[in-house]
Amino acid sequence: MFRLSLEVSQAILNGQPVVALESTVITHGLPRPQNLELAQALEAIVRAEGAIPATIAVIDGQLCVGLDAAQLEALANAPDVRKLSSRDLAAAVAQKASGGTTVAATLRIAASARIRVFATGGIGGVHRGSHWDVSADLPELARQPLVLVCAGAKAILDLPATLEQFETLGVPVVGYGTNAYPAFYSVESGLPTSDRVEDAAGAAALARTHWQLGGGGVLLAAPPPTETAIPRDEVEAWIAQAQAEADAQGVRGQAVSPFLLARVAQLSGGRSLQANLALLKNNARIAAGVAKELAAERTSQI
Ligand code: PSU
Ligand code: MN
Repeated sequence: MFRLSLEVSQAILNGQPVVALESTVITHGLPRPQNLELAQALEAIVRAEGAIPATIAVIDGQLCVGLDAAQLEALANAPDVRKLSSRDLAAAVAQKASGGTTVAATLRIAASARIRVFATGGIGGVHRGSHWDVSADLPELARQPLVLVCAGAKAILDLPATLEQFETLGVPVVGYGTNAYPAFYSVESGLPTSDRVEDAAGAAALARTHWQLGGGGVLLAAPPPTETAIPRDEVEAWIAQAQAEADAQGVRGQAVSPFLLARVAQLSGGRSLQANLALLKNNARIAAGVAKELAAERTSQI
C-alpha cells in the first residue's frame, strides 16, 4: 500500500530532514503548466535548503511518498485525476486509482512515514456561508504530529471561524516572525496568531514540546512575500464575487475550493496566482529550515 522512494526512505531511516509536499495543489489548485513548474520548483527549493522533498500522491492505488520526475509530470498532466482527502484514501487504494492528496490526506500519509514537517500554500477551513462545510484538513491537523507551514487558511474561507476551530481542536497557530495571522494572499487578516516564534529553531522547539505534551499538529503561519502579496480589501471584492457565483451555480463539496481559487485568479488578472506561487515557495524554504532543526535536535539526543 505504501511506496516510499529510495531517497525518502533512506533519509527517514538516517534521521535526515524531510519535507512533505501535498499534491492537490498540483492536480486541482493551480492551472497548467504552472502546476508542474511549481511542483518541481518546490522540490528544488527544499533540496537547495539542505532537506529531502517528499511529494505525496496516490498512484495506481499506491500511497506514494517521494515521486520521480516522470510520476510528477504524469500527475500534473493527468486528465480527470481525483482529489483525495482522508476519507477517500481507502477507496483509492482498493480501486487502484490515482489522485492528488489534500492537506488532510497528505498529513495522514506523512505521519505514517514518520515525517514531521509539511509545506503547503493555504490550509482548508470553514467555508463562508456554509459553516457546516469544514475542511477535513482541520481535524486531521489536530491529530497528526507535524508542523504544517502555510500562509494561514485560504482567504476564500471564513477566517475568524477557522481560527476558532483551531482553538477548539488544540492546534497552536504560530506566527513565523509575526503576531499577525496572514490571510494567504495578504500579509495580515486583522486577526492575531496564538503564539509567535522568530525562526526555524524556535518553531522546532515549540513543536517538540507540543508533541511531548501529547499534542498533534502545529500550524506555522508564514506571511506571504510582500512583493506579490495583495491588500486584503482588494482581495475581498474578488472573493465575494467568486463566492456569489459558486452559490448561484450550486458548486458543492470538493469542487468549492478549486472553483473559488480559479475564479479569484481570473478576476485578479492573474495576481492571486502570482501570490499563490510565491507563498508556496516561501513556505517550502521555511519548512526545510524547520525540518533541519528537528533533525539536528534528534541527532544531538542520541
Ligand atoms: N492551498 C493552495 N491550493 C490548494 C490547496 C491548498 O494554495 O489547492 C488544497 C489543499 O490540498 C487543501 C485543499 O487540503 O485545497 C482543501 O480542500 P477542501 O477545502 O475541499 O477541504
Ligand atoms: Mn468541503
